[in-house]
Amino acid sequence: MIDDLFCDLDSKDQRREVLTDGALILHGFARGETAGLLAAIGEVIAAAPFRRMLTPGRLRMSVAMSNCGPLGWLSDRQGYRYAPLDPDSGQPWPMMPELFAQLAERAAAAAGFPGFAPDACLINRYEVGSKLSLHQDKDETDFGAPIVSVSLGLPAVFLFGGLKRNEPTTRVPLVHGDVVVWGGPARLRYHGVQALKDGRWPETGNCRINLTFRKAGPPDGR
Ligand code: MD3
Ligand code: FE
Repeated sequence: MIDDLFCDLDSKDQRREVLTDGALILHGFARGETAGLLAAIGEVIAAAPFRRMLTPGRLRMSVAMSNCGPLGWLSDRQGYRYAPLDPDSGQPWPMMPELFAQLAERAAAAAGFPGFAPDACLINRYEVGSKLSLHQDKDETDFGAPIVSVSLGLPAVFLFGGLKRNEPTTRVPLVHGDVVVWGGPARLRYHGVQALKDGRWPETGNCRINLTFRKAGPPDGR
């Protein structure tokens, strides 16, 4: 009886929730890796500090970003793109930690996308009030690969829309340890993040950190 109760809690923590065709939440999938993930993020950020990038329209984003892996996502006056060098240091982005790549591969496989080999990991840091407006992720070359997202720290409300900007959106709460896999017909859906609410999450310094793993470059990596 007690065993059943604990089994129940366990299965709830590892709940799989289908958002729509191609989009799956793996609740709590990364929770057991918290310490390792935060330590690895700290190492990446020491080499490539968080920065608030400029949009092509010259507005400063409220979300602070960095990257690791062969390619990193950038925004500046010239536009959005992936590039192998950190423009702030002139150096390659830090290597993608083995733990990151393995977690992303395992999550993608659990969602039905075996063999996911990300070449870019965008690291987003949200402080109180930071938000991400509704957008599509379409700077990658291959939309056949999924995107894997890992949420750490303070909870956030994720907005999930359709294939056109004007379609209605659904609100999806994401908490520490949740992993979402977006592939197939969900890959080009509009999405965003509502302004982060104040809260206490000492492990992440009262912010939310989101990792998004992408296959950004060409399939052969050239
Ligand atoms: C749905 N990041 O970095 S991750 C982004 O929480 C971004 O920081 C958000 O959107 C964040 O571009 C959301 C979830 C996500 C990522 C990619 C998607 C949802 C997606 C691609 C297609 C549809
Ligand atoms: Fe996005």
